[in-house]
Amino acid sequence: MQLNRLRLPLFIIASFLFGLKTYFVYRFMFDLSIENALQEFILFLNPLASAYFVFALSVWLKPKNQIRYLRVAMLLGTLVLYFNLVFYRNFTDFITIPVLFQGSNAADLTSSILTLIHFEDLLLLLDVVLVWYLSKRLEEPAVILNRHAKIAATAVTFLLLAGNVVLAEIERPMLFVRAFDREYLVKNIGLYNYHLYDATMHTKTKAQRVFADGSDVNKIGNYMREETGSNEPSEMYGVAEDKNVIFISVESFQNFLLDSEINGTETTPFLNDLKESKDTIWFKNFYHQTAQGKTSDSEFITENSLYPLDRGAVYFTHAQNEYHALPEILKNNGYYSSVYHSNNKSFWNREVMYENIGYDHFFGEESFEETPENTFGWGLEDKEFFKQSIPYLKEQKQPFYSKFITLTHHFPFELPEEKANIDKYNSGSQTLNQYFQTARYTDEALEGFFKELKEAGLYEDSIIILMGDHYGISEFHNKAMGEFLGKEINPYEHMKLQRVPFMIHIPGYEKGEVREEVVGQIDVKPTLLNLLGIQDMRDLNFGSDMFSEDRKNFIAMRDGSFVSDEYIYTKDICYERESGAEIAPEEEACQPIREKVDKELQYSNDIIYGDLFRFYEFK
Ligand code: GP9
Ligand code: MN
Repeated sequence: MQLNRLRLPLFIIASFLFGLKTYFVYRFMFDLSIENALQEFILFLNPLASAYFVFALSVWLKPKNQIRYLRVAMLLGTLVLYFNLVFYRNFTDFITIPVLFQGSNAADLTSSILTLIHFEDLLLLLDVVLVWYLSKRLEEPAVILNRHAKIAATAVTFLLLAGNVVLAEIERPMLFVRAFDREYLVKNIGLYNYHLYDATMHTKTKAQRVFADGSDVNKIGNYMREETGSNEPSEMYGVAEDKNVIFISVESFQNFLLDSEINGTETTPFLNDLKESKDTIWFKNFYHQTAQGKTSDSEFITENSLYPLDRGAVYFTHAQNEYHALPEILKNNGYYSSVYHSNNKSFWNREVMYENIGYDHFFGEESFEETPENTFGWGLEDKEFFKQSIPYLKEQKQPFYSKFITLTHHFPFELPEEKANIDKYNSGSQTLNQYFQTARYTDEALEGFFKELKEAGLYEDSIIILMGDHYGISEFHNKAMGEFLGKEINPYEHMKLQRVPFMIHIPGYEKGEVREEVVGQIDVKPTLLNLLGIQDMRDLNFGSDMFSEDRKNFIAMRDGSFVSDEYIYTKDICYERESGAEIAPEEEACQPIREKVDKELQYSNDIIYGDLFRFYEFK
């Protein structure tokens, strides 16, 4: 057999092929930013090191088992790579262990999943097939080594891995300590080692509740009160006292939709008017701050004024914790509270979390009538959803706090042709092209809802808050997005795209305005409580009342990026917020806020992982 003239052992061929494949996937299928030659080299080295680590272990097995081991390991490794790729195409993120346990969500994702699987993905099996073939055709696919040679083969593993880690530390000091960003981890130690790291973190955080120190909560509480000034009454204190609160979480809605046009047609005519209305206060620099928990993170942040978790969705991982959330506080102040969302109650583990944070009722899928005409994609269409909610809403005891979560404008943004009242955009991204059609649909649904609220006599006694839950167009579509906006989407522009609508509509208010402050989801709870004239000096929030003079002046993202009045910091670059000009690292302009951001994110994790609120007396 001439196949292998060099007589390379199969495990070495497998390491090489698998490592190379992983490198190609990193380079051409994921969208990892590579800034210099060292990064490029690390990216090339780490998959080889990991592959060698796994495959070289085979030398310790009996020859027959070696071959089996290699085949199975290759296949498993490929699956890990592939699942991450599919996940990445949707979320621009990597899988964490908590995300895996959100399995119940996966079933609902089927329609989205199909758009994430591509034909050329089959190429990922090439090396698996080749190794399989070689294992059958080579004369001696297995190796028989003496003890010294086995130790030597294994030692190479440690050399490779150590080399990888040293280079990674040079490239990115404190990588493991600061590991906010999964992309950095994957780029530097590789996808497979990243999963090992994630598993270690998982075990560690599980232990954290058991060993939590109750006195930490006072230290953190002092920090929060000092930094946020959130418990002081602002100029808007009590403006909406005793009013009903209708909170609408608008799925995947980003600010760039507002005032946009497709072929001369406005995408969001209703919202364009609403934001300029004399009864509306529109915060045009409002940022979503969600992470892996998407909509559930947005719910968590806005109702608790805590940060979401760095891994997984807190709705799944810590639904049993002690919280001090909006529904509970409002209940203690005479409010009835409910959620309207036409999806499985178990999606994002909502039924468990809602009960825990004090909701009186959850109108889930079974409260709505779905027919083939009014249901597509993710479920009941928004127009029907609002219409069918009105009778329930009318029955509720007042004052109430009711949250509505829309669904139609959800990835992959599909809409039956006859329901579309605006053209598709025309770019290389089908996702972005369709995004405008479902946005227009939801805009019409919102308009209808306002009308129905008026007809039902509910409008006058309510304030209506409208908020986008998170982005709909991920970084994956940067090229098409850049075409649409007419500028290249660099990290600075990407951060600015994380702005979502936030409007407070107070019927009869008449002093509506457009506000410029940099604010975010973390500020919603203290702001709303202030508007309603509900105050608790002992409350704990990471956000501030948006109207307060001494509000905190930055918005932290879960990966350690931030936006402040003056700066935008992301991907290790400090930009001037207004101009987008890069500021030289030596100037350390972003440094003071970076330190606060790191501290807050850590504190927030401590509260959640340690379940620290169980040690604290709220009012
Ligand atoms: C599901 C809906 C969408 O119930 O809230 O969730 P998302 O995928 O946006 O997190
Ligand atoms: Mn969502």
